[in-house]
Amino acid sequence: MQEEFFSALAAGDPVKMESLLKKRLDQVIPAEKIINEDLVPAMEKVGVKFQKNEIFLPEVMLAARTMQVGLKILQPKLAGGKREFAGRVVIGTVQGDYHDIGKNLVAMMLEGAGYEVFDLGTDVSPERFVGGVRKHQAHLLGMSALLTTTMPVMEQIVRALAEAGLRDKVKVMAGGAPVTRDYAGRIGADGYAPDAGAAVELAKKLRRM
Ligand code: B1M
Repeated sequence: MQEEFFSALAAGDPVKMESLLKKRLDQVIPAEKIINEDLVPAMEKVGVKFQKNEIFLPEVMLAARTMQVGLKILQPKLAGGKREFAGRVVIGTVQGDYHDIGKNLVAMMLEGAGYEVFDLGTDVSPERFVGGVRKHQAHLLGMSALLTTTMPVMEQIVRALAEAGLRDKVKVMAGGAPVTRDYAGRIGADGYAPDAGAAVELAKKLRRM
């Protein structure tokens, strides 16, 4: 099945994506399991092929668009029922970085867990993160980076929060494929999560602190 999801992504075929998802949902497979075991590994394979120059940027863009279609279909299944308000989160992909699939997934899962999420989008400067935290009186700030070249912006965001006098008002979570727990600790973030499910657990833990 994972191979079929990869084919749908590689072909940039939203219709095939929709029918594959329908099959999975008809089998009563939970949306989270479909994301973790079908969609994310299929997208990882796209990344590997891209790295090996077996597919090129336009195909990756089509794959990304098809992935977003799939996530939109699964989103209502993730939210499932009314949840208690858990806190306000400002989230974004850091400046210079346009990757948003993982960040969107984290935002969706947080919403499903009862968080009010303010998504600042991609290419978000430290100043905009600070403005977002202030405007929405956020309890948590989530920063995502997919490029090794944009990871350092995370440290600038932590510093900008301190300079704005907001560092003790908000817990900072870091994530994205090249980010590690060690890196997040070194730049002064409060926590790191390797995937969207872990981000929800981290958010809960940080809210208790
Ligand atoms: Co690009 N890209 N890309 N790309 N892209 C990568 C990241 C890359 C690893 C591909 C490769 O070479 N194998 C490589 C980065 C190399 C590096 O820096 N080490 C790369 C590159 C080089 C580039 C360009 C520079 C290519 C070029 O122009 N020559 C360019 C940069 C553009 C820019 O941002 N300035 C570029 C462009 C693009 C597209 C626009 C075509 C497209 C993005 C479309 C979009 O996002 N709307 C794209 C894509 C799709 C990818 C790959 C193939 C897939 C990323 C993805 O969506 N994964 C990627 C290869 C890969 O990652 N294997 C690649 C699925 C997603 C669910 O996973 O985002 O990791 P991920 O999110 C996970 C976790 O990381 C975590 O939870 C998520 C869910 O489990 N997580 C968090 C993420 N954020 C979190 C935040 C948290 C907590 C957890 O707390 C707040």
